[in-house]
Amino acid sequence: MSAEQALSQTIEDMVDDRRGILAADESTPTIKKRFDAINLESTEETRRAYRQLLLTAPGLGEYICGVILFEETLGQKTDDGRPMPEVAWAQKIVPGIKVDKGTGPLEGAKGDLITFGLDGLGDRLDGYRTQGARFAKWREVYPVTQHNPSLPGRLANAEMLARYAATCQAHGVVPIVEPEVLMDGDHDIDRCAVVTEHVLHAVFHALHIHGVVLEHMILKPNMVLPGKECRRAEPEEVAGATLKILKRTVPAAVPSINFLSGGQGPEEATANLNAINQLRGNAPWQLSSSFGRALQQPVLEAWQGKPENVPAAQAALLKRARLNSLARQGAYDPSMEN
Ligand code: 5MM
Repeated sequence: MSAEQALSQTIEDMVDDRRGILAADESTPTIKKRFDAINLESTEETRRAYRQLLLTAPGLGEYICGVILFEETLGQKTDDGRPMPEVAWAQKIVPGIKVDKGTGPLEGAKGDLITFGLDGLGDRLDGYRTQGARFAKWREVYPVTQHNPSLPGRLANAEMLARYAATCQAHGVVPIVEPEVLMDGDHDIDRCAVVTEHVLHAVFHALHIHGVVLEHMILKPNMVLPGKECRRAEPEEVAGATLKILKRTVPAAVPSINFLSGGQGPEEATANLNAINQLRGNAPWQLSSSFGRALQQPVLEAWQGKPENVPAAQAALLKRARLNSLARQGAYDPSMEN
């Protein structure tokens, strides 16, 4: 199969009008934080047990089309000796891999961050492909202040996303392009809208310059929201602001937009996704999810690291995945939570 055929096939297997992506690619420090919250030690074995719980949830493939894995998980096996990517695909969930190496300060642009990991990416992608990964994910992170993200910050971050995406496509791997405008801070929803518009313009300009085929990528943006220390916005307000910015910046050739949850609570993220789909009008893309915390928080709480809690934890995952599937069809109602 040529790289182009592989890209088309992966998009076909991942984009439909019902399902979303499960982001389970927490790096070792992040999963440690999640496990600390349930008083569980983070070891290779507890991480394996947890990711096995997620991928073997019966019927998950009804609601989830793809799973983003961390490098360690890609090489791990379930209790019965099957590689994790194979277990995901047995449910028609396409396995993918986070390929960035985290963020650090962007020198010369005070307050902005930049993501590392481009060196040797092509070779790494070839290795990940042989392990079963068919798509990749790279996240650039944009803290919001009165002065950030700066113009050099936006340009540098966009350049990284574009070079990553072009490399992925050359190696037959669908890139998920994730520019995340953070919710941290007391900025209002209008400030988030302005920043998100600037960020997405820069990203799509860079993707064009680097020859990225828009039909063969997925965008994973933030919703347009007020900062965490600002007043809460109703789902209709979030949906209106988010759709306005996306329609101004994202070409119709992009097949699917899968939002990150970014620190929203599980029910809040579902309600916002639902409102976005109810108000979508003539939006040309699929509008779905790629939630991490908003899908997994109830799962971790139910699991507590105990084997006897696995069925309850899987039920919690299936519940959220099902409700998000309804939300991405605009058919969710908060009364369904009970
Ligand atoms: C699941 O978390 C992902 C990995 O984060 P770290 O590299 O910081 O460990 C993260 O990239 C995630 O995929 C996105 O931020 C979306 O997750 P949320 O929780 O915001 O929906």
